[in-house]
Parts: sequence; C-alpha cells; structure tokens
Amino acid sequence: HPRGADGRHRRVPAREGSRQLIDVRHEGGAAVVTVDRPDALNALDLETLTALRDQLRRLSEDVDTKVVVLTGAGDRAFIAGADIKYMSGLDVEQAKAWGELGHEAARLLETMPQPTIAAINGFALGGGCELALACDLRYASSKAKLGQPEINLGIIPGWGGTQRLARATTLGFAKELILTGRTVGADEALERGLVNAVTEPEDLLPRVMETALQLAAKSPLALEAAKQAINRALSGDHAENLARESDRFGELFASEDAKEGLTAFAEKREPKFVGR
Ligand code: DAK
Repeated sequence: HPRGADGRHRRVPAREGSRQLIDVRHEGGAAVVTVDRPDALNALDLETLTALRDQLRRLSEDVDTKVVVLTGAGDRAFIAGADIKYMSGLDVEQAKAWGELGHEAARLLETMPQPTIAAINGFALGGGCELALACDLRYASSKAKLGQPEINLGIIPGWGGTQRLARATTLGFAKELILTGRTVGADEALERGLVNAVTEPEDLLPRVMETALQLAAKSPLALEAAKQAINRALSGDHAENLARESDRFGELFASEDAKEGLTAFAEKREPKFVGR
C-alpha cells in the first residue's frame, strides 16, 4: 500500500470519514473546484490529490464546463503544499509515483481545453504554488503567501515548479525562490508576474467569478486554440509555432462561432457562441 502500514497515516481517512475532499460547484458554465481540508491548510495527501486529479480529468471532458476555477477551503490557505506527513513515509518508487500523480493534475490544469484560474486565497506553498502555476490565470488575495519551500525539507519541487516558475517569472527569480525557500507576499508576487492581480480577500472570489463568467461566454473553440498556441510560446521551434498558430487561425474559420463572432460585430450586437 503506497501509504505504508504506518498507523499515523491511516488515521487521516478515518478522521475525515467519507467527507468530500474535493468540492465541485457549478455556476453558470464555471466549475469551482475547492480543495477541502482546511484543518491541514488544504495540503494534498494521496486521497485528496487522487480525487483532485479525477475531478480535473472529468471536468476536462465535460462540454458544459467552460472554465475551471481552483481554490482552497477556509480563509487561510489555497493549498499549503503536498502533505509532508504523507510524504515522510514514501520510498523512492512511491515518491516517483507521487510525483507523477501531481504532474498529471498539473498537466490537466495546463492543457485541458478550458481556461483554468487559480483563486489564491492564502498559502500557496510547494505543490500548492505548483498547481497555481499550472493554471492559465492566477488571482491572489492580499493575504496570500506563495513560494517553493521544498529546499527546507531537503527536497525540490516535484510537480513542475522548477520549470513553470521560471517560465511564469524569470530564471533568476525562480532560482532565488527555489534555492532559498523564501516565500513572497501577494504584492511581490504581482510585481514579479507570478500572479495576474491582487484583491482584498473578500473581493477575490467575486473577482475571479466575474472573469470566469466572461470567459464562459466566449467561444470555447477559440479559447482552446489560443491556450494551446500560447502554451507553445516558450518551447519548441519558434517558426514552427508560428506556422501552427496560422493553421489554427485558419481552421477556426470553419466554425459557426467564428462566423457568429464576425457577423455579430458587423451587426453591432453581442455574439452568441455555441462551441461549434
Ligand atoms: N503538509 C501537511 N500538513 C500541513 C502542511 C503540509 N504541507 N501545511 C500545514 N499543515 C498542517 C499543520 O501540520 C497543522 O496541522 P496540525 O499540526 O494542527 O495537525 C495545520 O496544517 C495548521 O498548520 P500550522 O499549525 O503549521 O499553521 P501556522 O499558521 O503555524 O503555519 C504554514 C502555516 C503554512 C507556514 C506552515 O503550516 C507550514 O510551513 N507548512 C508547510 C508548508 C510547506 O513546506 N509546503 C511545502 C510542502 S512540500 C515531489 C512531489 C511533490 C513535492 C516535492 C517533490 N516528488 C515526487 C519528487 C511537493 C512538495 C511540497 O509541496
């Protein structure tokens, strides 16, 4: 059993019973996914991360979900990281599998057809910062604290942090945060491009939902094409990526949505997109 025979680890599901560790609420085309382990500052253990991965996989295939919002329960944490108590019992093989599970969740956020938004309502540390980095957009409460403190545990970020933090900000800033383990407040995160915007804590969810519902009204085909094209921006061959952008641009002209969007403009009305 990947969680080991250690009774300390086995207590977790017993204490939490059959309570949902991942809450999914649908609101006008947006799915709000909440990691709900506030007593552990929403740290991800095996059950929680597996449930999160499963929900993200399901939502990525759900045509009625136009946008995915990721957040944490309570007012202290987005996700305080991978569960350190769970990780302390892992051997090398188990740690690799654990790394893959986190990568899968992050990769879903990064590549699912729908836009993904992290609503960072508190601590986003280690694996929590990494999942936020895998989202397309990041909004933070002024109380948020972000960072990759793994170095203080004698490990390194294992769910993409070494790559995505450098891509989202700069190589130098990523090295500073990952090598020193220093955490930053929301304002510094904003200054560095680690988050898109900062709000007062009580304004975070309304602000995120406003953006989510704006996105939900756009053509999902165009959003997906844009997301995929931008995902290539910092990797691969530039000329090839430009050629792909051209192809995708052209292909969209076969869609009802492109006809609708272009026609609605000419007719001075709001477009109504259908996802075809
Ligand atoms: N794991 C487990 N429990 C956690 C936790 C975490 N990451 N963060 C907080 N908690 C728990 C605390 O243990 C405490 O539980 P009880 O002791 O009450 O049972 C409860 O949440 C409240 O936390 P505190 O009492 O500590 O609250 P404070 O306000 O005093 O401090 C804090 C808040 C966020 C500063 C502190 O809790 C903290 O430093 N937490 C750890 C943050 C952290 O280091 N996060 C990074 C985790 S490492 C890999 C795969 C994945 C990863 C790496 C490699 N491979 C496969 C290679 C990912 C690594 C990480 O994410």
